[in-house]
Order: sequence, then structure tokens, then C-alpha cells
Amino acid sequence: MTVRSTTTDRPDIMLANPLFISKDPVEQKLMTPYFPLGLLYLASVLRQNDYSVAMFDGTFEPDYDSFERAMQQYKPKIVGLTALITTRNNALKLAEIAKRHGATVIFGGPDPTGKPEAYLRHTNAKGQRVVDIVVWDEGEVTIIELMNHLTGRNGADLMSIKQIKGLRFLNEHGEVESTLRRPPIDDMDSIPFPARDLIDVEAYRQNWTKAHGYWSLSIINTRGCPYACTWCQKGIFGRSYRSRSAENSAEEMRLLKELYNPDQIRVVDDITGVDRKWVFDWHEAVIERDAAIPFECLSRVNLVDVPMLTALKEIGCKKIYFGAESGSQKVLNAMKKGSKVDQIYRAAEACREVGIHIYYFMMVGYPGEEMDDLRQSVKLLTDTQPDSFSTTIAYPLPGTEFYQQVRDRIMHDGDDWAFTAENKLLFQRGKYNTWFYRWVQMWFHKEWEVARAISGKDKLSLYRRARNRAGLYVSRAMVKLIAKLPNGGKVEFKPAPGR
Ligand code: B12
Ligand code: SF4
Repeated sequence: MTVRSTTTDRPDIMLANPLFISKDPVEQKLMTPYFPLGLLYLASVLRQNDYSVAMFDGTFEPDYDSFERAMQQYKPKIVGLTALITTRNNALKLAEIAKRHGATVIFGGPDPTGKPEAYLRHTNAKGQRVVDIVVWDEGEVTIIELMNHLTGRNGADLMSIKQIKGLRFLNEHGEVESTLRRPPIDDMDSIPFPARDLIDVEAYRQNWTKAHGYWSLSIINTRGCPYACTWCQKGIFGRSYRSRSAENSAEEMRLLKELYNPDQIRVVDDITGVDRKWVFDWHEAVIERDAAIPFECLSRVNLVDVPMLTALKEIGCKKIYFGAESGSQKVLNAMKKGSKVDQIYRAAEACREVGIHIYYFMMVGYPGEEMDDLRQSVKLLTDTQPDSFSTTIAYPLPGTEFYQQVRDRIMHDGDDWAFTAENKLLFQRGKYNTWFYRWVQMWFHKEWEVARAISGKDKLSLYRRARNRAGLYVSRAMVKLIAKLPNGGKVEFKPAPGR
């Protein structure tokens, strides 16, 4: 049972991470677990406000029994759970257990923010509701006001729950009621560093190292993203873009190096480099503190250039993930991606010049995409030859513009998407079906492999070359053939291997 507590007594709150790798075949294969950063930030502010916290981390637990034991041992009156769409089922199972032990159950995170009713209306086998309150968007301020209200501390018992911003609950008529939206936290330096001491770091280190020969942990420097890609769920941090100071981030990196010495970190900002000056300040602050750690991050092709990439490289940047998505400007425009195909070419060139590994997220199956658009994506992949890429079949997440667009055609809204690969976000598309897109994924891959072998980027044995060629001919032929067949157009999302 993985629980760490700031008290030997009964904690004021138990926070619980419902990602059980044991229950997720894709996560088992990938084995790239990261600490539940959101919960660790909450734990820090709770602690700062004199609340004792126990942290249950399901990541390496075999089953839900361990949470049952944690509830028996720690007896928290309040349980706070986080959830993604992929962990909703697990999270609700834990909520049922917590409720059975009499706890007030609070939820937060991307999925409860996007689809609060799935939580608030969830019932156990006896038909009883198990979730009391959903906190939407950013949680640090809301959780403190809510804890003050629930515990009656700090004089806040007088505050009506309806006065606390950022909450959703069922009112007396059984309707989902939202209180006012909480404004985002402006001064990000005021948020203490995440309480990583409440996590079994060693378990993460060992599992990563066993699977990959190195280990990685995450940090976040900025919140929000000013862009508006239609399929991206930005419920939590929204379009406002806020960063902590470069010095604050560099200080956390210095501490990470000193305390844990990770082989690598992943900067989980939506985008690194929106504020160009910040990147150069960060560079200076990290160098000053001798805090450089090899890292990977996400950026956008319209933001990077050689000087910025050089600065990033000098403080450890090894790899950048770009949402390239498509080689067709028409599709990029339909997605409201806010980037141009030629910017993808320029970003790839600049990364290559500086020596940073280039990774593309590609997407297929976006409404309106035709065979010709797919050919343009193939051209992009074979011309620019990223070091690696993955291809996702577009899927409509609740709370996104894309979801609204295909709302009438949604066949299943993901309620029992039980693990990473088991996406049930099906919708009726105009033309092609899942089978078609699976072959497209293979086709993309083979075109890219063959192009890299021809350009000498990958040195392959004759046998591998022949196999890739054969795979290319078969996948090309299959794509052409299936494109001509009549079909139902039902498309199921396929998660990108490696994300
Ligand atoms: C880093 C990251 C990953 C990493 C690490 C995940 C991890 N364990 O930390 C990796 C690469 C592994 C990953 C995987 C996936 N991810 Co991801 N990921 C992110 C990313 C970029 C940052 C997450 C993060 O650390 N945020 C920082 C912390 C501080 O924020 P937070 O967790 O949201 O917490 C705050 C609030 O939500 C709230 N809060 C959260 N929990 C709680 C609980 C309570 C009680 C309260 C009061 C408040 C509260 O308060 C916190 C502090 O303000 C987000 C996008 C984003 N900008 O958030 C996507 C995101 C979370 N991922 C997403 C998805 C879809 C996935 C995958 C399914 C992708 C895939 N197909 O493989 C998998 C699922 C993995 C799994 N099995 O759970 C979606 C989730 C959408 C949804 N509705 O569920 C997001 C939002 C991206 C998007 N825009 O679509 N991901
Ligand atoms: S996909 Fe990336 S760039 Fe687009 S809105 Fe989401 S976070 Fe911003």
C-alpha cells in the first residue's frame, strides 16, 4: 500500500491518484509513469495552510484493495481524487470505497472539469451517489476554501458553499450547479513546489530504469496555452498563458538535481517558448545555478528558431515534441492549428541544425480530410524525416470544440473507456472507417522508414530494408483499396504508441 502522510494521526484529507498501471495494458507496455503533479501541488498548498495530508498513489498498486486498506488505516474524513478520461473508472471505484468509509468525496482534474455530471451522478451498486463535489479548473485556491468550509477552520464555516468559486455539485433539484468561475492564479511563484516527498520516488526510479535504462520526472513552468486547436481540452488552465519566473523554475530544477538526480525531466507545459524572452531568462537562471538537467518538452513549429533552440539545448533540451498534425494546410486550418506547413519544415531544419531530436504528433481522421490531404502528410514525413513520430486517429474529448462539431454523430461518449487504449470515443465519419485509418498509420510509418533508410539517416540491414519496402507496398495498396470500398464510416480512436 503506497501511502505517505504528513501526520501519524488521522489526516485532514487523503489525496488519491487512481492510475493503476496494473489495470492498464498500454501503460504497462509504455512504462513511463509520472508523479501526479496536480495532486502534489494541492498537497503543498494544503500543508502550507496547516492541513495534514495523506497521499495514496495507485500507480504501482495491484488492485483497489490497497485503497480499502488505506481508508481503514488512515480514516480520512475527506478524500480528494483526480481523474483523466482514461482513469475515470478506477477513480469512481475508489470514490465508492471512500464513500463506504463515510468520507466526503471531492474530485478535480481534466475529466471531472470536462464532464462533471459523469462523477456527480455516478452511483454505487446500492444506487447511492458517491461524489459530493467537483472542483473545476485550477485547484490550489479552491481546495483551501473548500477545506476551510468543510472543516469549519479559519472562520470559513460561515461561508456558504455557493460562495466558493470553482465548484460544481448537485443542487436540491438534482441539477448540476456551478458556482462562479475562479480566476486563474496570477502569481505562479506564490505556489509552493510540488510535495514530491509524499511520493515513493524510488518505485518510479526503479520501474523506469528497468524498462528504459533511465528515469524521468516532470515539472511544469507555465499554465495555459493561447492557441485554440479544436480538439484540445483546455478546461483546466484555459487560454490564459501564465508563467512562473525563470528563477523560480531554475531553483526547482536545482533542487530536483540535488534531491533526486533524475536522468531526465519532462517539462509538461502545453508549450515551451510562447514567451521568447522567458526562454532566454530561463537559460541564464539555469546556467547560473548549475541546474541543467537533460530534458524534453513540447513546443510549436511557429515559435522556434535557431537562437531559441540553442539556448534550450545549452540547458539540456534533448528532444522537442511538435504537434505537426498534418502536411495539409486545409486540415491544419480546419483544426484551427494556427500554424503553416512551411513552418513545420523550418522548425525541423532548425532542430536538426542545433542537434535536438524532433518528434511529431500526427493526426488523421479529422473531419474533412481526404486522400489528397493524407498524401500531403506523407510528403511532410518523407521530406522532413522527423527522428520519431506517432499518429493518432482524431478523437472528440468532452469539453472541446471538436466534440461540439461531431456531437450529433457521437456513438459512444467514452463512459467506459477503462484504460489508455480503450478509447470508445466513436463517431460517425463521412467517408472512411477505423480499419482504413489503421492502414494509414502503417502507411505513414513505412513511408517514413523507407525515406530515412534512403537518406542514410537510419542504417538498416538488407533484410529490414526489404521488409520495410514490402510493408510500404502492402500498406499503400490497402489504403487505396479500402478507400474505394463502401463502408459505415464508424471510426474508433487508436492511441498513438509512445504519445
Ligand atoms: C504531462 C501529461 C501527460 C504525461 C504524464 C501524465 C501524468 N501522470 O502526469 C503522459 C505523457 C504520461 C500523459 C498521458 C496521457 N494523457 Co496527458 N497530459 C499531460 C499534460 C500535458 C500535463 C499534466 C500535468 O501534469 N498538469 C499539471 C498539473 C498541475 O495540473 P492538473 O493535473 O490538471 O491539476 C490541476 C487541476 O486539474 C486541479 N486538480 C487536479 N486533480 C485534482 C483533484 C482535486 C481533489 C482537486 C480539488 C483539484 C484537482 O488542480 C491541479 C492544480 O491546479 C496535460 C495537459 C495539461 N496542460 O494539463 C495532458 C492531459 C492531462 N492528458 C490527456 C490525455 C488524453 C492523455 C492520454 C490519454 C493520452 C494517450 N492517448 O495516451 C494519456 C493517459 C495516461 C493515463 N493512463 O492516465 C488529456 C486529458 C483529457 C481528459 N479529459 O482526460 C490532457 C488534459 C491533454 C489534453 N489537452 O487533451 N499525459
Ligand atoms: S494542442 Fe497544443 S497548441 Fe493547440 S491548443 Fe492544445 S496545448 Fe495549445
